[in-house]
Amino acid sequence: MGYTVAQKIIKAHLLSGEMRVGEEIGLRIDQTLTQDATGTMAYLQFEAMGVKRVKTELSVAYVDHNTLQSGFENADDHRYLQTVTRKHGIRFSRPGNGICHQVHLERFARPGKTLIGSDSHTPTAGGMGMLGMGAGGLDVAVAMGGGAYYITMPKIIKIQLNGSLPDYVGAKDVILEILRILGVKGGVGAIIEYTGDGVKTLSVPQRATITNMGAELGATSSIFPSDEMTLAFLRAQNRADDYVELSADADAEYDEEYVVDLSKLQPLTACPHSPDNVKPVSQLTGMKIHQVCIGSCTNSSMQDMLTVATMLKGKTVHPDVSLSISPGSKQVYTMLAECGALADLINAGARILECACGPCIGMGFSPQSAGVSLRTFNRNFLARSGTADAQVYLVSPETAAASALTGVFTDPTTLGKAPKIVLPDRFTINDNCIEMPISEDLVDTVSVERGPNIKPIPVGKTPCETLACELILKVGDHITTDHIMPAGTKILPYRSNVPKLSEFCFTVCDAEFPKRAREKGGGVIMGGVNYGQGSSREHAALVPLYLGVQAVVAKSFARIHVANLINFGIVPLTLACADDYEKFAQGDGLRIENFREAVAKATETWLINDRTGERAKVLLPFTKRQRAILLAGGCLQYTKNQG
Ligand code: MIC
Ligand code: SF4
Repeated sequence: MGYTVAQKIIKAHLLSGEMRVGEEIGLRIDQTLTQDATGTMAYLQFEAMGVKRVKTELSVAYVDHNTLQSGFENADDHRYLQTVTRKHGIRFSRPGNGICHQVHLERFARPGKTLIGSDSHTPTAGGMGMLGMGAGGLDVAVAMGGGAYYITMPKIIKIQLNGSLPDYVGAKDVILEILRILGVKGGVGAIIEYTGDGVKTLSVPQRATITNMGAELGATSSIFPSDEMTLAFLRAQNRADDYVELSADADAEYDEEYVVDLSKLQPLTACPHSPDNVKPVSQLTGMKIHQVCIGSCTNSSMQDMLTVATMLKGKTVHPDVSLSISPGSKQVYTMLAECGALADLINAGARILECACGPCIGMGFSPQSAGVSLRTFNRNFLARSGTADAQVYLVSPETAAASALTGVFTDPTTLGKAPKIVLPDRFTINDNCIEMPISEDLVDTVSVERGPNIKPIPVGKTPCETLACELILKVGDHITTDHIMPAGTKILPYRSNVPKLSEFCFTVCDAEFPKRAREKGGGVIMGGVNYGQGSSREHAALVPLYLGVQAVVAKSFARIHVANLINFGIVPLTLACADDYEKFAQGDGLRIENFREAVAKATETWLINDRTGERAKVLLPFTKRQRAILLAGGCLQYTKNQG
């Protein structure tokens, strides 16, 4: 039997386990990336491991999330990142150089290699035929130290793309269509692999838009083959030497298959508050809008920006609309300036923001009260924009630009023939804002600068003999990490200050939660399906740990989050029967006899409701490695114990 692209990369990087779907495998990691909002924790943990220099082929630290410096905190963290990376052999991409996934695609991603990043959208590199996966910061730290990255061997979902996109229909519409079909947990436990004639018609940045939002499917990764288009992109980046051809064998087998005819697609939008709440733009035509934001790691390439600039050229943004544009990288920004497109954007009335995540993570540009905001981003979770009652719709750059001009939801295909976008053969290359680490013999001359915002990381505990505590929070289905540990301008600066961060934990769902958790001395949280979807932020585990959370019970968990819980010694318990969720109410006393033993043996056990006497079977399907981590009180202690 032949192999798919993803299977070939996995096979070439397999360190442990067998490539049988559902089994735990350990992978050798060639490259890592971090961003600033998760990076401080990752490097604090890397330092705690005592490894002197990274052991990967390439590791890069980006500063792109916390760039709004309204106090000393973010600037201090940037300084820490700059000095710690210098010392340990990691490249440092300065603030202003761009969004991690966009810059990585341009300058470092390589077909056939593996990449993990402390950011859930790391699969963006799949647009280049690279196996990119989002991970918690601790897992990235371990990989930087030369350790394996463990995943469950995924099934492979084939998506065959036929035909080519009609005018004004973008790559964003392709992934929105797939989200419509599969939903936000349709990719859980899977790698999404793209094949078919339609692939040839999509450029690397278009492919990267599609693989980027595979994160919203819950997928482990998404990947395209590496072909002529890949070579063209690498050549334009002066990196033709990084090219290798990569395609699936003709007799490769897939676990599920779908066909998407690109030529039949229409502009789509994900309605509030979930990326899979997809409708055709034509159904919303005429609806009044207040804000448009163009950018983010999903849609900030030169191709996207030129499309928008061409559509806005010589026109004026509607007076009732505020339009922000964040180019994805310094390279994109520079080229927009060089070709004059930047002037077209400015002249049309766009508000140009720096090359960073910006509004995507609620770093400024929050919409007005109950405002309708059209964003080319990848997530529209409740309150993520910073305005609790805002209505965020995810759209393509084409729909965003068309609507920014009219002030109402506008289907761009009604505009007639789309202008042809011609990208230059050679991009403007200047890596002057990517700082190289200091050579090994000079390492002792570097001192790592730590600002007062950097507080110690909470340490996990080994599970107690009998779990006996209160159900301190009960939440519903599809709880995102933005619910658990919200972001935004006020909160993000405390990503390296867990005690302060804990004041905001779960406040999107329940303003009293942090206070209650502290008063009760911790307890258990209960959730529904897909608990912890979204971001890779390990703070969604670290902060509950700090607040004394010992276990989370849910109908099912999202991949990265469950790994983060285990890494910090919080025991994830899966309800064997989803209906048993109804047997528990917030405030109930809970008990699991012989809890520690159940963790040690990974045996199913009973969760008892002390108030009603009812019980529910819970599953603990941990691998040998995961059991050892939980018993050690978390991955850091486990790694230290291993020497
Ligand atoms: C996001 O898009 O939610 C983030 C912010 O990039 C996160 C990382 C974080 O929370 O710092 C992600 O996607 O992993
Ligand atoms: Fe940044 Fe938004 Fe991309 Fe997350 S999704 S990395 S916040 S641009």
